[in-house]
Order: sequence, then C-alpha cells, then structure tokens
Amino acid sequence: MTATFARRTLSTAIAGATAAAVGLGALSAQAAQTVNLGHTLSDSSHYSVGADAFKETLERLSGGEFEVVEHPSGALGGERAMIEGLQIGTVDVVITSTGPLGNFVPETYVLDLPFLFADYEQARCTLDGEVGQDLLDRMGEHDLVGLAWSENGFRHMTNGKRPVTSPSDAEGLKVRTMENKVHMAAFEQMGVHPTPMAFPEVFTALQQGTVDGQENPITVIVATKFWEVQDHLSLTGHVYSPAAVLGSPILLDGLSDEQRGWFEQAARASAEATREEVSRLEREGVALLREKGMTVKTDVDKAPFQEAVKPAYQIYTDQYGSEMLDRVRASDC
Ligand code: EAX
Repeated sequence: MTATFARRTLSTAIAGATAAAVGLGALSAQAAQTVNLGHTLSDSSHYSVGADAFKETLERLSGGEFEVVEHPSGALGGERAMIEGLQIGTVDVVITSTGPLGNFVPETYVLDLPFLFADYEQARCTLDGEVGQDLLDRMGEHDLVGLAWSENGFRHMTNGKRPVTSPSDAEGLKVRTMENKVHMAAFEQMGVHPTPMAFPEVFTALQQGTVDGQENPITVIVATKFWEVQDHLSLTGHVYSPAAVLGSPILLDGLSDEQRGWFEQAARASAEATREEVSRLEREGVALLREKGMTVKTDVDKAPFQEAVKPAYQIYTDQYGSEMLDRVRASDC
C-alpha cells in the first residue's frame, strides 16, 4: 500500500464517518416517532376534541419525541377492527366506545347494562374510581393497554318511522345496535329487532332502509348528521356509553416508564376535553337537532323501558357472574 493511497483511504473513511455522524445527529433531532390514533367519528366530534388534546399533550410532554397523526371517521376501520389493530400493533392508540370491547375484555360488559348509571356524575365518578381503574388494568390481560376512561354519552333512540315514547312504540322496529351482546339482549327484551353493525356502515344502512333506526348519544347524532336520514329522536337515555382511550402493547410495552407516563397523561387530558364537549352538547345539541328538522320527544317516561329491559341483567349475571355488578353498585358514587 502506498502512503498516498493510505492517506486517501483514511481521509475518505473520516469524511464518511463524519457524514454518518452528522446524518445520525440530524436524524435523532428530527425523527419523531409517529403515533397513529384512530376513532370512528367525524373531525368535528367530541372524539376529535379528545384526539386533539391527546396530540397536544403527548407532543408537548415528550418535547416532540412523539408525533400523533389522527385518523378520524373510521379511516382505520370500525371499532372492533381497530381494537384488533391495537393487539397486533397496526394501530397505536384508539378512542372507542365499549361497543365491541366486551368481545375482548368481558369484564367491561358490566358497563353496557341498560339504566346502570342514573346520570353523568355517577358514571364519571365510577369510572374515575377503583372499579374503573381495575377495568383499565384488566385490559392488560387481553393484549390491550387501558389508558383512560373517556366518554361517548347517554344513548337515545332515533328512527325514521314514528315517534317513540314507550316500548310498545318501539316494538317491531329494526334497530342497528353495536356489536355488543348485552345491548342486543336488552333490545330483544324491548321487542325491537337488534341488528349489530360496525359504526362506519350505519349512515348508509339508515339511508337505504336496511334498518329503521339506531341509538347513540346526542354527541354522535350531531357529529354524524343523522338528521339527514332519521326524523324521530326520543330521549330514552337507556344506557350510558363510556369511551376508552386504549393503547397498543406492541408500542407501549417497549417504552420507558417516563414515556408511558406521558401517554397516560395525554389520555387523561383527552378524556377531560371530551367530557367537557359531551356536557356542552348535552346543553346545546337538542336545540340544534330540532333546528335541523328532527322531532324530539323529551318527555319519555323511562320506567316502562327500564322494566322491559330488566331481564338483560339476569342474562348478564348468568353468563358473567355478579362480582363486577355488585362492585359498581357498592361504590360510593
Ligand atoms: O363510539 O358504534 C357506535 O354506535 C358508537 O357509539 C360510535 O362508534 C362512537
């Protein structure tokens, strides 16, 4: 090897190493890790308010180490598909109702019992307490990370056929339900024909008359413009619908405690922002829906509905036992 050749090789090697170091430095300063967050509702919904809060909080706490990309409107699929995505790591964070969650974490079915909670205060208090935390923890046994309880709202019935103020008015209607055994059992008791369906298909199914009605909180009815395909809304408030902020164990199990803490804080900020938006829509949503042309029955006597769906409790406890239900009832909320 000649001296000249050796020098050139050395200087080339140094130049290469320097370029690599500069490149790596620039990369670590720039390359935030992408966090894909999905939900089924529109970008004007209470879930999007929660997704924005999650993004803002995680990016701020992590100093830009993570970048959250929001995928609203079911762009990553329905809620069941997204929960499966969390388990296999194709989605990182999901805001979802408990609709399909019991299929994965049966302990959460207790929350889907009709008329379990009397009002928002009681539901939020229960989810923020020991029972709620236990349910979040148990998600870890089913390849999911329970980050926080958020909110969808009390569900009400809409349909395109007739005003509903009693279970007998609802009898015979074909109603889209979530893919949830407890909800389906309750609606069967009421005499309606439950048709389980993923949320992204619901608008078209109503438009085409595949089903007569559906049930969802004011929040969802507003965000999805259901007034375009449904004339009648009855404030049945037949069940409280929680939402959960869930993470993928594939992402979260690889993080440090500090990083995981940022995700938990972001999820709590998301839940808080969502609950505020739910409360706002509870105050203002009905007037908006009337303006859009829906007839709204606010004077619904809940007692006959409550009576009609009572057997759903027995069906639930026969299959899942009464431990969780007893704990919800025994809580101080
Ligand atoms: O979570 O499926 C439903 O009706 C849900 O309420 C909706 O996807 C929001």
